[in-house]
Amino acid sequence: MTGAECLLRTLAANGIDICFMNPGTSEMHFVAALDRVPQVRGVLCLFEGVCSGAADGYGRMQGKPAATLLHLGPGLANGLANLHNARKARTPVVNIVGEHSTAHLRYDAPLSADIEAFARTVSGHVRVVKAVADVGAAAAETIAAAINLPGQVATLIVPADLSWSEAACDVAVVPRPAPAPPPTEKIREAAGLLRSEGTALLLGGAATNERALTAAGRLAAHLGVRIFADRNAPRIASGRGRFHPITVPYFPEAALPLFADVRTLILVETQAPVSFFGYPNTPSYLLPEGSLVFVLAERGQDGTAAIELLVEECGAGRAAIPENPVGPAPAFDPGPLTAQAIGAILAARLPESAILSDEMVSASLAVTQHLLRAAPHNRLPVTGGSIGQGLPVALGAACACPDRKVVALEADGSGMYTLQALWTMARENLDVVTVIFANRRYQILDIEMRRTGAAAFGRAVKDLIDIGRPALDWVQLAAGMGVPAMRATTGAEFDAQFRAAMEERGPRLIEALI
Ligand SMILES: Cc1ncc(C[n+]2csc(CCOP(=O)(O)OP(=O)(O)O)c2C)c(N)n1
Repeated sequence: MTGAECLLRTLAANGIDICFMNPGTSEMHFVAALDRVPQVRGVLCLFEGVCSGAADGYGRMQGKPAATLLHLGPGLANGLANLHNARKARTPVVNIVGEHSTAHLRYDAPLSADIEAFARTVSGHVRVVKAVADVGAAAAETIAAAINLPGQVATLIVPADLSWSEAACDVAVVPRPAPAPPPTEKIREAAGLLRSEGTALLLGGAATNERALTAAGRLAAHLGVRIFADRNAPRIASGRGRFHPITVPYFPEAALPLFADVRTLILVETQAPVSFFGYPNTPSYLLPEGSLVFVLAERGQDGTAAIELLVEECGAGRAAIPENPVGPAPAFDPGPLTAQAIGAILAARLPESAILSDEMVSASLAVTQHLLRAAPHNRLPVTGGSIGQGLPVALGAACACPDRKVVALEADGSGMYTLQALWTMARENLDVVTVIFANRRYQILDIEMRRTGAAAFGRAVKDLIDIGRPALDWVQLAAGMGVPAMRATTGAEFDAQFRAAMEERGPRLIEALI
């Protein structure tokens, strides 16, 4: 078999059954091998940022890596921003990049680039295959690196000649590591800290799942301890009946008072909280001076088990988790459409187990508050602040969980970075409903601008954050990529359209003019 087939067979043997790809000439042998290894499904994406974001969404939902296949240095460079988000999410990704054939490299042909340098910025592991006999082992090594806890982007660079040459392939199956809880000593120490005034918990990483939240809720109920969660955790369990920790606010002015009386912060799979950006005269580090940080579980350890053990240690096993908002969502305004109204409608209409890709940017706070009343669901936030991940992550999540409804909640400006994801949703007939929050502005930058104190900004500034000239027509953009779309301008219209979209299957888009 060829080196390319050996690579694909190694992926398949390790349970990697999907590859989000955008190939070129140097990857043609990999493409050719897809017919011989049908266990791996090739999913074509029309921009590499869609491939990388989809692999992130897939990995976050499946807990195992997807592969990507990208074309040389420029293809990888196009995918970097969403690989950055995947890196922050600690999502395992097997990132395969083609390289020129070995003999061709010395000529500095037009597509030659320093692929390794690009790869290192986002990868925890980079391997360049040097000989065809090494392809299988290099692939296995890359998979092992990707699933190394807590998970990372691992890049395999494959020269074209090693793809097309005949390989004696030894397909290796890599053992899957399981996270271990921290030692008993740590649990006891944490329990001791919880007995003193001013101790709080901060959850991140994988410890925002339902089990972890339930255990944390018991600690809150039993000891009155405050529970915080990272706003950029990769996958958050939310909805009715679930315990809702305090999400660390985006702006430091809102976050600092929340931590003001914390003397010790117990960290579970995360780091001490910092603000998103640095501002003049505002601290970036959100904990008060002199406060202590105690790491209960490192990233890659089993933080969920750690909190459950802590519950036992504190005798909180029977505590009922604090009441969350219950009952039906408040009535929404059927008049002019707002983020609040969309939130109320989502809360009433979301089906059980929906997956929400959250790139709502300035609308996120208003909507996520309503989601506490929605049927239990998972929310996938932007982990690394790099916009343009919402639609690709929704695409990947839909491939990972074909039986669950996926809803992409997408700000219009961010949506424009990777809107090609809609085409792949149509082509693969994925059950994704995209809601575009069309405020026709870069609203968050308007808010940030006002925070600088420049209250009366001039025309040049207003113009630069206005994306309504010309107005984007998302109904036509979606229709042009094969996704049926509608526009809603009132609460009543949005409610009718969203309800219909929840009852049907397949990709849909609603442009919500807010
Ligand atoms: C890759 C990348 N480029 C630029 C930015 C800076 N940025 C942050 S938010 C934003 C605009 C957001 O506009 P939109 O998505 O329409 O959301 P809104 O603020 O209107 O809610 C920009 C350009 C970023 N975070 N990431």
